[in-house]
Amino acid sequence: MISRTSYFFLLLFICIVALGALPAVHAQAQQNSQAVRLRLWNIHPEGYPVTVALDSFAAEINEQTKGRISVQVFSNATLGDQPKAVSMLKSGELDMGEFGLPPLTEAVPSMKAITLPFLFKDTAHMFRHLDGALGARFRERLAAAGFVVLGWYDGGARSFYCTNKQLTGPRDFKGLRIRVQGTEVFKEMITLLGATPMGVPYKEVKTAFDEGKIDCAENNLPSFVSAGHYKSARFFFQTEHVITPEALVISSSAWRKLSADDQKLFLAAGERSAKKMRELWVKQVEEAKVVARKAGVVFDRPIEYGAYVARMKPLLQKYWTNPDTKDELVTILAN
Ligand code: GTR
Repeated sequence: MISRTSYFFLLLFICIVALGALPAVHAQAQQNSQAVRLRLWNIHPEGYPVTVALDSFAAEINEQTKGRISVQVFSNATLGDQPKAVSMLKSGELDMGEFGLPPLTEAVPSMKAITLPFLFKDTAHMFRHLDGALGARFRERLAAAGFVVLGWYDGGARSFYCTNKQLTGPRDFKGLRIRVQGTEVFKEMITLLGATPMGVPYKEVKTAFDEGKIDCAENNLPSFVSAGHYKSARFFFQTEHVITPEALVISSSAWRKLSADDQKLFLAAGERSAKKMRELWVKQVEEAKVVARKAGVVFDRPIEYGAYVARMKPLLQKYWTNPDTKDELVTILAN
């Protein structure tokens, strides 16, 4: 039983403690109100090279700024698919994202040049350009369109895979329903192969296979495995028809809110995360192949590429004569 006096002293004690804690609470509130929280969208699951690199980017920013800026990574498309993420980035609901080329080429049409089939010899050829003058030109144009690039990631070499059709040559594509990313270049490429392009969101491709809505799709090996496509599509045809980059970007409006020093920090951390991602990617491609082979996926390669390139002629000519893409193509083909 507490006496009135002890009760009084207890109350007094509580008040003193609470008053003493006030400045700390206030300081905390002030700190929180100044803290910048950035939301980063990612389509890939845990463990995927992109996800690992983004997590290390976020950790570096949080650590270097001692929590003054925190980057929260939302992986596995939990905030929605790629088009939704782009509109959220524009409206300010989202600050950052790791995007494949479709939304970027929409914003900067000259970038369509680098999505053309059979353009880059290999990944080294692609990064030589993206890490050089061409990449700098794209960065400038993307920034003007609302996307500040912090690092070029590897989007891999894309190949075709089908459920019931073992592809061996260009004629085999006739009549197939092939899922592609919804860009003009990709759709035209499929049509020129005599197939029908199907615009299915990435996260719905596996179901589309299982429900018989598509016959084939095309993607890189790590996505083929991580998205579970290899469980439905047993025939993998290694055309490597498009070698593509991706990008870690921050919206221009979020970028402008950062101090010059923080911008430097973001660029350096972005570059480091891209380097990490590219290294992890090489390993992941090999590992994905092992997983797919073990699961019974059959791998084939085209015997020669001339017949494919010949089919792509109208597409290549179109962009070759387009003033938006001509300079980019000249630069790439000359080097
Ligand atoms: C993945 C890529 C994604 C997305 C996806 C797709 O390889 O990383 O950004 O473009 O392919 O095919 O939609």
